[in-house]
Amino acid sequence: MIDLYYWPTPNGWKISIMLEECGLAYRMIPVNIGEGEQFDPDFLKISPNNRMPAIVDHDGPGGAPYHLMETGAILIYLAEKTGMFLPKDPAGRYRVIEWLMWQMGGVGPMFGQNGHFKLYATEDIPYAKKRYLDESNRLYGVLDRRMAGRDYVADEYSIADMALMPWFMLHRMQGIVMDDYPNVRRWYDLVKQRPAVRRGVDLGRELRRKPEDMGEEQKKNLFGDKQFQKR
Ligand SMILES: N[C@@H](CCC(=O)N[C@@H](CS)C(=O)NCC(=O)O)C(=O)O
Repeated sequence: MIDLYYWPTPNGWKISIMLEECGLAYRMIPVNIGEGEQFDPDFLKISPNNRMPAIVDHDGPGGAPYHLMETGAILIYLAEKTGMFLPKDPAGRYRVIEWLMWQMGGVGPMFGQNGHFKLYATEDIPYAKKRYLDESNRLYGVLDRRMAGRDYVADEYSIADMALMPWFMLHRMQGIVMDDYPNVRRWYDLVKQRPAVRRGVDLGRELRRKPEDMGEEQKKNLFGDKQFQKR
């Protein structure tokens, strides 16, 4: 059994999708990041960076419980545990890891900042808005060129697609015109219709809040003093 510490956001969906794709038994433990539950000392023991998602695998290496944070690490761990969605041959394997790292180091942080300055920032900063929107569009262009003539980011459907797809779901909110990137659109529509992807994205749907419904206390927890207290 795997405990999934989770809130319905793109980073959370990466792991709910993978767990659904693999058919692993798991239970979802909500971490309400707007209410500050990510700072709970017990949660910090398994996720010291105060970010979700995180997992505890009660049947980890050597049969002992094992905790893990960071979605890239979790996806590789689950792929190796199940032997699914990460090829074993080195050429195929590192192609998947290459695009997974591109998601972790580029798409996630840049789309995240784009959303922050567009939807959540407490002051209007046109330079930051433009910088991250431009950078997000550049990354859409990189993926569009990669996807020309192919169905998946690597040779087969893999953890790289699962890491990327949730971030592209927010294209409208992020001010991106996906139809300007027809290869991205085709890939996105293909991955989105997978039953396990739908189930993964539906997990905890009722908990999700719109940016405009976020109150001052929630903003403080996510972007304000609460983040930067010495712990
Ligand atoms: N690099 C991390 C990013 C995770 C992340 O940013 N999670 C956000 C929600 S999408 C979070 O937990 N935020 C809580 C906070 O900022 O305190 C990963 O891939 O796991």
